[in-house]
Amino acid sequence: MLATAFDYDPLDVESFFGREHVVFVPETSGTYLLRVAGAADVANEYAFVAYRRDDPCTDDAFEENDYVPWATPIEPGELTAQTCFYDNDWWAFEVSEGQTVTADVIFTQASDTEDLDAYLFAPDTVSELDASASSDANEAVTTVAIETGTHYVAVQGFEGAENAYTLRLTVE
Ligand SMILES: [Ca+2]
Ligand SMILES: [Ca+2]
Ligand SMILES: [Ca+2]
Repeated sequence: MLATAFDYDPLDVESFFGREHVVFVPETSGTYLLRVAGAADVANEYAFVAYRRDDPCTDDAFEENDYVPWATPIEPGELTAQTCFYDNDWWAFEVSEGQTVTADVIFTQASDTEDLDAYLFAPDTVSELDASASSDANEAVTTVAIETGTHYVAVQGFEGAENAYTLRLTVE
């Protein structure tokens, strides 16, 4: 299944595990059409959600890292990044068994629309080792690794929240 915004070069198109996503900035006001098409002789049901945002978000240069296979590789240290509307950031880093890993997500939150949360995942990419999902800043996840391998941190905007943040990764 393929979603296109007719006659527009989309800013962003993603296709992943049954999810299609298209973002575009219209040049003029008016009514726009979205076409959803299947391949030849293919029929399927789908759910459709459209959002209109008045103030486009400027994402960071680490994109695309919205899903774990596209996680951005990082080393211990600090970087600054940005979440945009329903656009999560995944980060990947190496950890040895017995090391303590801590990821601090530092940001300024004035409202729910800036609420970021953080999740730490094991090398299998699905076992959640820690979660930090408070309703105010900041968030931090930590664990003592029980295996050597690539670990992952996901930074997620709560219900599509957008915000800039500093990710500080410590492995020791
Ligand atoms: Ca981002
Ligand atoms: Ca992202
Ligand atoms: Ca939070």
